[in-house]
Amino acid sequence: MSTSRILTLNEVIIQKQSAFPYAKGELSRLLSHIGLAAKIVNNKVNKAGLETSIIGANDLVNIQGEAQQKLDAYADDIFTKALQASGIVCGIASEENDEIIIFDDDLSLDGDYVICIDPLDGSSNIDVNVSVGTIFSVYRRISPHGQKVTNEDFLQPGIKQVAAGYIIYGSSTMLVYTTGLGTTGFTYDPSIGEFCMSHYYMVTPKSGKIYSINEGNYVNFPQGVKQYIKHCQENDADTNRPYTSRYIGSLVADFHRNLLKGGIYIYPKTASAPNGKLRLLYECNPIAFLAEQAGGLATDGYGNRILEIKPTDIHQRVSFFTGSRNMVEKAEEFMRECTDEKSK
Ligand code: P6P
Repeated sequence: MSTSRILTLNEVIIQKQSAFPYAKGELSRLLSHIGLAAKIVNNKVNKAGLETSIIGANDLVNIQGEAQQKLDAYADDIFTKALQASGIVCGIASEENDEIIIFDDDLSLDGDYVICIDPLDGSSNIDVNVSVGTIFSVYRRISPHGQKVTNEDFLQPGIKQVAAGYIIYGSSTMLVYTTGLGTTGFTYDPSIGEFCMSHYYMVTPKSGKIYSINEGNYVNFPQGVKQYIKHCQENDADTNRPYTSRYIGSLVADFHRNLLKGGIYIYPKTASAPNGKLRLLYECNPIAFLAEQAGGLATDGYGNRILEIKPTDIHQRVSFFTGSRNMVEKAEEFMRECTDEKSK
């Protein structure tokens, strides 16, 4: 019987906040509000199969050109309300909204932080009971306090994030976050309604045997990606066991599994996604921050560290290679070789 005391999300945030450079308790409050919204969304997602009124699409199409799921809109509403209620967030860039959301009440106008969020990533999987997730990224505003935020507040490179995280609504619901002091995981205990610390300091294996990519796009992959997949499928010298292909179609679920077991997730440029499919601000940057804090890597496949890319649009897409350090480096090696050959 474990004698270690259960530590809740709020307790750990407060414990760690003293080490946080802007330790005014605001970030703790912000993460607590995110935790509250996560509990509310979790409750709805877990009942999706029972409440036919909330599954399926709502006849709207978001800026991505994707059918908006009813739960997408619900999650977007819940997180927006929770973040505005915190009184320390002055605006949001959300996958579900074409433009930034400006909080113009007096309290929020003086807020220190802006949030980039994908309220419910992988939501097309909800109706088939596959894990989905919320991904968030926190920056300090750069516009003057007391004024409305502008796009520039959100177009900061990922290295400027002060916090990032995801909630995975799966067989159990977890919240994983970082403030730059390592990656920490909390598992939701519905019997007490709290996120309880379950992974104090997550370190991803330097290498692994799992590669996650939608091979349905194979014919349009860059040659370097095709070579890397071939490398994974050939027998491995020391174990004579090829790698395992695991692709759920839900970034948070694929990333979370690879973070724990070791692996690589790749969404490269394809014919239908010439710049890549994943969005820099609210998918790639937060995941990249978490990956690096856990000892992993995140690049665009062309030698560019995701966190150093300067965004030009709030819905900008990039190609995305992330996970175990040795695997991302190997994939980059194949990409370089094939690009070099092409440039000869
Ligand atoms: P595809 C979900 O829409 C998402 O943004 C990620 O969560 C997921 O990894 C990817 O897109 C799936 O895209 O083209 O393979 O269906």
